[in-house]
Amino acid sequence: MGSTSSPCHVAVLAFPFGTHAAPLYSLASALASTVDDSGVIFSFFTSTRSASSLPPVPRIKIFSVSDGTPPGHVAVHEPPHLEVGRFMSKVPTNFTDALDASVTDSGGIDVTCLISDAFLSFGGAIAKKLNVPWVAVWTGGPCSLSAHIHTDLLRRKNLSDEDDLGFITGLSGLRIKDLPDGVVVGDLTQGFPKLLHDMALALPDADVVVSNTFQGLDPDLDSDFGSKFKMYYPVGPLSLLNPVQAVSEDRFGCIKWLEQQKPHSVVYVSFGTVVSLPGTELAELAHGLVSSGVHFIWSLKDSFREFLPDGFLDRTKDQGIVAAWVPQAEVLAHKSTGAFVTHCGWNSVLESITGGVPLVCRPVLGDQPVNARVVTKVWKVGVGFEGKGIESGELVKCLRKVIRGEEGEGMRERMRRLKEMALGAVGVEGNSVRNLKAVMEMVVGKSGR
Ligand code: U2F
Repeated sequence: MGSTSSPCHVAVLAFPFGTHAAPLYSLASALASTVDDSGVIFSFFTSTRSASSLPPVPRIKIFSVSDGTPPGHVAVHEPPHLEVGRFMSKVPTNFTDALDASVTDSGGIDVTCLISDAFLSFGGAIAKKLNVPWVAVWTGGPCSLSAHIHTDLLRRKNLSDEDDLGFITGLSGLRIKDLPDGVVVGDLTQGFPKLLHDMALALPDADVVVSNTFQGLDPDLDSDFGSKFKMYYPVGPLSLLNPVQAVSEDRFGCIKWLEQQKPHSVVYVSFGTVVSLPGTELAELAHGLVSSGVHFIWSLKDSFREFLPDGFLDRTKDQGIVAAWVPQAEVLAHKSTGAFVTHCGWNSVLESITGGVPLVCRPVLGDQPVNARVVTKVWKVGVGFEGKGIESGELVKCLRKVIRGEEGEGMRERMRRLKEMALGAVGVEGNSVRNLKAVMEMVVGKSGR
């Protein structure tokens, strides 16, 4: 992009929990890398805690917003809704104050475009007040976004748990009981259901809706969103589009250990950054791993080690690694990794696709049951547990199926096709790359440059 006269100030508002800020920061970094114009600056707004894991990127300045945590507060095993509630009690003032500070800091360059996590739908009102375009970014999967924007329709119908959602474009194969809380149940006047419903009402007014997926993964939804939003651009997988990657720590030597294992023989286990499984289930998982004999890498926070059966770590010294943090994307991309036991957070699903690894799904909350259903029944690249939780005998069967069985070979083949599509999207002339350029032109163009 060439040099232009009036400076551009792109403000990016992050939802500072779970893995929301990271993909948004990847988007900002990818956008910043498309500009060769020193007249464009990016201000990125998130909490101090979430900012600590973001690497420095040229042209992006990070500003801290309060997440409402009282000084000295130490949260161990705190349910996610408590910290989100504290943060939501501070919005939008925490962001508007920080936006003012960024304008002063830039020497008076007014904000010319506002990009926000779609969860922060008040971003639309701020953008309107500033008379600048609003770009809303959905960091989850397309099916859960569709469920949210159909909340009112779904509530009007009298549906039961097992009913199929085939009457909504692109949701065939999903059932009512897979839907996130807040869609068919939950009080739309408060908490998370309100946040998501406000988002559903606001998104059609966004100038652009961007999402962390790639064209063709859910083709019916590509066209449905194209007709529902003013502009819709899938630009994922964002982690692959981002030219500046955080250095992944490998304190436990996972990659070196994987080098010594046979192709697709290892199971990787992780439940992301938000949810925690009950201790009894973690113990079942541990027993299942031992009985299966399958080599493993398990990402498990130190505070959960107390739930492991006595002697587990000693007994499995030669079978696997239990690590507080794992370079997950690299582990999933390694040829020795053959299965991923996961909660089905959207970033984990995307990383499994780009690694070509079938999933064993144990969803817990939010969009995870929808993602798990799509993985197992629509794309057919994974299996789930029959009951709600993990049971050791069932885990053994799942691992046998995915790692050693014929079924697993079929899943790997289908995964290979999805992986090729994902890599194609972020390659030269790929559709995510083209869409990213369109977003950038819109961001810069509409702001009068
Ligand atoms: C929330 O998701 P989570 O943060 O719980 O889970 P993911 O979306 O799967 O993202 C986890 C990320 O953390 C990384 C991993 C993913 O990028 O590579 N990671 C790692 O590098 N090493 C580790 O040892 C463990 C994790 C929410 F709970 C989900 O329901 C949503 O789908 C998601 C996106 O909106 O946000």
